[in-house]
Amino acid sequence: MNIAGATARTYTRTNVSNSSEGSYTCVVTWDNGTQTSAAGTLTVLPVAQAITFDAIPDQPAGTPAVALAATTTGGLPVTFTVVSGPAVLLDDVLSLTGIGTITVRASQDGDGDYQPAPDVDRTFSALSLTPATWLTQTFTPAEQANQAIAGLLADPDGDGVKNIFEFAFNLNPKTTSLETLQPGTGTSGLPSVARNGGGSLTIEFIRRRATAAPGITYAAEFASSPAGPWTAATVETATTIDSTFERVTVLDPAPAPNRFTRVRVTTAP
Ligand SMILES: [Ca+2]
Repeated sequence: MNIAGATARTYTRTNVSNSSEGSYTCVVTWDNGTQTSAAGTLTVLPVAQAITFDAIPDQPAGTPAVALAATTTGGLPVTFTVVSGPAVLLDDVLSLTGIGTITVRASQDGDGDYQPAPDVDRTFSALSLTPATWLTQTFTPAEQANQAIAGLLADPDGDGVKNIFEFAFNLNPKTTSLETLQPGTGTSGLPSVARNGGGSLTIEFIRRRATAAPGITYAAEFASSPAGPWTAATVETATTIDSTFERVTVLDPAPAPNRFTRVRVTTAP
């Protein structure tokens, strides 16, 4: 066929659309002579496109969700998927459901005019709640300036439970709260002590999970006298409550008629 306008040594076709996609066999002829060319192939392909998807910063503890946004050079809509990690997507909003590393993928499948874009993955962390972060979330800036209120060893509600223990056992440092953990079902409270069927002391307590890297460590300890010496017990049963907390029961390794137990909470880097 004759290509309209193809009368010079070079030919540029503008406004190529998806209807132009495909391969064409082209033969160059010269009206004023007898020469013709061998057949060549002109191939029209969809345009390549690329995704712009900015890096996502690590999210501080307590961040509920992250709105996602990305564009392509083709101007087509980008779709997102969660590749891995504790997050759920709904309408381009990523809800953070736990603590850990999250990878999100941006994709664009192309259309008649554009090729599929290479996927772009972004990885970030949903950070754990450290005691310091918890203090800033729990107390006002004015309160934070007062160590008698917002210090880790302060007890602003006067219930005898210092802030570090309120944090450790999922209590409210602004509300007098001396309840003990409900064995087997509770999600907050001071450690609960009992004797099992064999007469051995057990202690059950709420613990921030190691995967949550909370900046504190817990040790269940036992002694024959309140004066000690205290011995840490390591055989435990832990039941996951959610992404942040677990319920832990530890059995006295050296049962005797008179025994004492406690949970030592230590701040850790
Ligand atoms: Ca308190």
